Amino acid sequence: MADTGLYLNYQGLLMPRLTHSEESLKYLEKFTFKDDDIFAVTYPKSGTTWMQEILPPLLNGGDLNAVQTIPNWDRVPWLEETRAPLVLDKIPSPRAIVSHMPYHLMPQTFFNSKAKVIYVTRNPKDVLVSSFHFHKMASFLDDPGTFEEFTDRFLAGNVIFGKWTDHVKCWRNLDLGDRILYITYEEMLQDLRGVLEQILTFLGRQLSGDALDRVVDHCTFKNMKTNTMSNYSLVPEGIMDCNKSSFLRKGVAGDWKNYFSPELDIKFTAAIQEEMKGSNIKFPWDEE
Ligand code: PPS
Repeated sequence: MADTGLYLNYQGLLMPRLTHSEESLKYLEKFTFKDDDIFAVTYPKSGTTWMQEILPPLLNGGDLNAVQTIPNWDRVPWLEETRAPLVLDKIPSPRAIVSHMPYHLMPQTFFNSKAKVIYVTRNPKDVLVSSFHFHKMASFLDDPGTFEEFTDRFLAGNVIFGKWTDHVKCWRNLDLGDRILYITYEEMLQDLRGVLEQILTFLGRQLSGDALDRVVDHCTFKNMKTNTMSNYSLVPEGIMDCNKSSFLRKGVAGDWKNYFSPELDIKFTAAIQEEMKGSNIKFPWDEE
């Protein structure tokens, strides 16, 4: 990738300079986790914004006030981003936090805490398509080139937060035991209510049937797309240009089929399979 100055390199990982700084990464390194923190981890474009919508009402009895009045980046901040030092210490507990960080770069207090982790995975082919469009609309990311060129970069890990396969593997087979829950974007699409029930059980919380119905309805793609606190319409057009592509773009599984030629599909599948070999991690989309 050409050095456009758009990225900073932190421990070998590229991150957008607009949203990450030496200061914010120092804050991450020294961050003190609390035992009741809920930490949602994703590779970019795998369901982060969705978790920022889901977690607050699940943690506060189904109250939708926070998701209707506070922008997603301040309501459930990214641990590594520049907003974190400004808002994280002021958020009442239990705090929900998101992150794209790999396991080995977590701060020491994470390992000593009982903070629970929800790791969301999405079919890498749809992650790639989503990321391709995101690079076109976000001025803080470089031009993705053609879809084929961007695919090569993605497979080489020459993109923000590195290789998809490294990210997925590093958050598996850990000593975290019942501190970590694995869910997929595709499961959320198929049965959002069921996944929210799973998350509630994992967090040891309950909601009435009616409250849960309201949260599920609020967190549908259609409703999130019109929520100005979550659809990034508050961000100036010079930073995110929704005329080029919406942030909440399609919200489906399988859009990759509109972009992959048969040859590209074979190449991509083989490359991912090779990297995942021996990991014993199986995903529903592996059978497709
Ligand atoms: S980021 O930049 O890493 O924070 O992006 P992230 O939020 O992880 O991923 C963005 C994609 O998630 C889709 N999304 C949803 N899909 C279905 N239902 C809901 N409620 C929802 N919320 C966000 C969003 O549309 C992006 O995917 P694409 O495929 O581009 O539409």
